[in-house]
Amino acid sequence: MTSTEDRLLGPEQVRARVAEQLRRSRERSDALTDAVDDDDLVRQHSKLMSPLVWDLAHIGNQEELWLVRDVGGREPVRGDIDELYDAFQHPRANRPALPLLPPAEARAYVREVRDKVFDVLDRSPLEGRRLVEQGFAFGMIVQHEQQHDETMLATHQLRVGAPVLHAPDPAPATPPARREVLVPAGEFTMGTSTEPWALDNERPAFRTHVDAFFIDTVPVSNGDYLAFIDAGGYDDPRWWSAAGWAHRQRANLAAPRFWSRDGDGWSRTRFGVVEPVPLDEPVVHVCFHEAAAYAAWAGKRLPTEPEWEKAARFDPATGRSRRYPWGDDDPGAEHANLGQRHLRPAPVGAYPKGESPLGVRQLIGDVWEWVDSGFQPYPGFAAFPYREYSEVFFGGDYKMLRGGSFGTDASAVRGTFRNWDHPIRRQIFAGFRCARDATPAEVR
Ligand code: AVJ
Ligand code: FE
Repeated sequence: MTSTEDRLLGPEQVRARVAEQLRRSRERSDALTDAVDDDDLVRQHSKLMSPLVWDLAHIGNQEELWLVRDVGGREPVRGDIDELYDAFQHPRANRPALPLLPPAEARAYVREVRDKVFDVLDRSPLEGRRLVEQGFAFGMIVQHEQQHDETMLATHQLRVGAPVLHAPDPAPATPPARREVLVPAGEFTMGTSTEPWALDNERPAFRTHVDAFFIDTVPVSNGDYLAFIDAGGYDDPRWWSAAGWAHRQRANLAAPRFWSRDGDGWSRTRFGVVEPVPLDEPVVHVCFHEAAAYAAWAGKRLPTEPEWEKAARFDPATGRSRRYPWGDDDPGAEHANLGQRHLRPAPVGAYPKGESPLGVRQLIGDVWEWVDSGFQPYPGFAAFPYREYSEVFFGGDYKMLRGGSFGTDASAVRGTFRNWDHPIRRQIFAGFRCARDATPAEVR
């Protein structure tokens, strides 16, 4: 068993890891922005999203603020554009009207910032300040870029036009024999105090009790979800919360986003490709309310955030919480569908080597999973290094999402990673799995 202490790296190892991760994230940002022409980069593909060229320069601006100016103590590269790329100054819908850097200037800007960052990485001592211990600030900026890359991938999915992104399909899969497993009652360790690049809302680790419950071994598939549609689930208020039903009526929901009727069946649009809805793939592009309504119709419910994390991390043999469902090793291609290696979730039952000790699959990767918890701080939370990453969102109109999607990079998800969005949002790569209470007879 590897303890987290064994994972602490020396300064040269940290530098090598940071350099590699910076290179990977920039390769992805470049691919997502080079795939389309300039007109496409500056245009708004959806009111929910920024123009791609805003994301690109915002990535560079955050990197400049934290790594060039704060960690490096250097002069600003561009002292005049911070306000344009401050997400709190301008809602996404208004960003196309801003005097943004045009594509060529945005590209030159992020390149200039990056060159300085490599110099800062070489020369800065990675100790003495919490911000730089184990390369934290660099890790935070790598994750920030990868998060915006996933946002840009969602913008690509909303974009209308011929396909411009390409990737091989994942392999076929066989679902496990058991549909659900019992997670025994008891305390487990949630969150982390040791994961070097964990963000503030994942900290600190704490013990929490979870009652016995059942959780599905795989996410809900398109085929499962179709049965809910065919049973009239969208037209039956019994399955919906009051807020969910109001939203279903207002937004006229009748199927997941990007689905359309095709004769007797359904097609979907996926990065510009129109194809029959694949029945064995996890459902994606549903909002929290649709997920909760499906679960109610199925006689189940969504897991809570502690339930999801216990199912993902708790090892009954040792009583400890793992970094990932499969153990403490960083994610590999055999564990999970991450990093946009595929442009779709893998079929339900994929990645048996990624399953948790209790036998739950695909908790990491494929689709973000809606869980029935709001965004609250853990006991002992302290904002770090800035309140605007997490703290200002606590208690807002959000539901949590766990585990990452096929579009999430391995550097930007962990067993402890917490994501959130409004419960009506469908542009993210989100699906869900079901849970249910265990009856006294079932826990024996
Ligand atoms: C944690 C994914 C909700 O994209 O709004 C990016 C991450 N914060 N820039 C988001 C983030 C600042 C955030 N999420
Ligand atoms: Fe950001």
